[in-house]
Amino acid sequence: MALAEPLVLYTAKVCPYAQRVELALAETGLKKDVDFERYEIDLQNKPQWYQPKINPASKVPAIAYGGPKVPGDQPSPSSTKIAESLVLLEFVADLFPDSSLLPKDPVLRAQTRFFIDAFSTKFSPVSFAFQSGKDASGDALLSAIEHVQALLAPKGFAIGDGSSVTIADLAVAPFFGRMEIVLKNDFGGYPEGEGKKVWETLQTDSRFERWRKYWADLKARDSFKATFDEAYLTERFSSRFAKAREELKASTAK
Ligand SMILES: N[C@@H](CCC(=O)N[C@@H](CS)C(=O)NCC(=O)O)C(=O)O
Repeated sequence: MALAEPLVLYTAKVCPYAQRVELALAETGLKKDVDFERYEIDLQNKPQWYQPKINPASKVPAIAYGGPKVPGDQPSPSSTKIAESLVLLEFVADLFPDSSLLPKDPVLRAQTRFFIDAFSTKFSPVSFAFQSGKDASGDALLSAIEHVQALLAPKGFAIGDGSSVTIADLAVAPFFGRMEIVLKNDFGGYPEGEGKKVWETLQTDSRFERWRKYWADLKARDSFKATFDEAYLTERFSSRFAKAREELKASTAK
């Protein structure tokens, strides 16, 4: 499959929202540096032109689509700039209507969007609260995963008969990937040992059998392997969460 217009994806390896869009482009079979340009933004030191020329919200991911073929750091005013990961997932699906990333059937389309909405409202806030230590209850996180699990097709991927990957799967995979790193390394603002405990439950409790298989299927995809750098993320999270743990220890020692 080929693109009708030039496309530059502004992204950052660390960012789960950006990985959503990288996954979608990879699933279409487009090749980075051949069919589109992948431009890494250093979030700690963003280029001056990024906010005014690409995304007024100054976040990744963003896409510049159309206009003349220009390097990512010299964006053309005549390309269209589009931001927000969930909008971009649908945009990539719309560029490739035959890819099955967004099913054609109206009911399956609605279910795809509902799944993403449920993940965003039920899983994400609980997961962030747990990782930051604001709500150290692993039970809330496990319940949120059960909630998402209940929406999955009986086998395979999330939607319909589970035979095709859709944007529903691509919206959640980056967050499960980061959750796995955080829990199994016990990175977080919660008391020591809590992350590993939750990970152990997820790995062994029969309640989570369907989720385990689903997550294994997502991780095994070439698109996931090509866009997820476990060693890099482990290193980044290690320093970020060491700080949160120190703050927790300092506050409980008072
Ligand atoms: N709602 C946005 C969230 C994107 C987002 O928060 N991106 C973060 C990185 S993960 C970002 O670019 N933050 C700006 C910064 O760090 O300055 C989306 O879904 O695309």
